[in-house]
Amino acid sequence: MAAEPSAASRPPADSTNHGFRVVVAWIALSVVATPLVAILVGRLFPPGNGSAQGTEQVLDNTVLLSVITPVVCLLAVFFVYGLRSFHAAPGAVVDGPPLRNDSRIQILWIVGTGVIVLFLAGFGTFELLQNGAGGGQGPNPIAVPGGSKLQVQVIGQQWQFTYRYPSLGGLESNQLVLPENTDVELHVTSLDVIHSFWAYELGVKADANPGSDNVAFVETKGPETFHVRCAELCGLWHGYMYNNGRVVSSAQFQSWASQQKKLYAAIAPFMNKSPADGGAPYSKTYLPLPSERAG
Ligand SMILES: [Cu+2]
Repeated sequence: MAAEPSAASRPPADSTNHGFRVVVAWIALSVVATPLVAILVGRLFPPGNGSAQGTEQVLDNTVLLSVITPVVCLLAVFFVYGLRSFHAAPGAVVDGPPLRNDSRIQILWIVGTGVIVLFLAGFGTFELLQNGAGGGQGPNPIAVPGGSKLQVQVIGQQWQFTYRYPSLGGLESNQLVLPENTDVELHVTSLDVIHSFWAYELGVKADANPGSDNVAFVETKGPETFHVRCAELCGLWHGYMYNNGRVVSSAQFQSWASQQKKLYAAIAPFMNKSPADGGAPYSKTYLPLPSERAG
């Protein structure tokens, strides 16, 4: 048990209101730092403004950053203030006064963190319900955007993605082409192992699992080229699973669709379409054939 410090070595009674000073410095720093950080750093957040969901993700990250900044400011102020005002005198080997508890700080801490967490949960739920999510919500999404949507099935397999357009007669393509300013409903699945469909600039990232129909939503904006990658290590040529997709004008989309339909009609009879042939007929989900499982 440590011996009580003698009266001579005990620090002198301090009448300075340290708490008030820390709070004033914290508020001053937070008022300056929070808008600066939100404006300067917020615009750098991924994935950018390539879709309504991408813009929402940037907003969500900016709100998170704005909430976190005052917390970091408090830690920084307290750290600097503590180092400056509470350090031991040179040469003195004295324990600081024991701090057992402080009910005011405990209550403030619990209320403060509780308010932050509840606010973020409420804000996140509100945002999710606005436009749905670019992240997969499973086969029965909770948040479904209203209005008509273009359905596209995304099928992962070792080692490429195939896109099926049910509204274009089940057209299949290895290119993801979407019309601008359109709500798109992506049904992400896999023929073999677990992949992850990641259309970066669109703010879409959804697991592609065999036997599962993973639904994700995206509302496109203007014409752009976006990157598509597999984001789940899926075998030897996982790194080969990248491609570019395009958002194009409605006229260009129609022209692309009719061109692809002609191409598809020419090759469809030669494509394996039965599981017995190693192919897969249209289905919402697939299970890997035992003979074709990863290995
Ligand atoms: Cu992969």
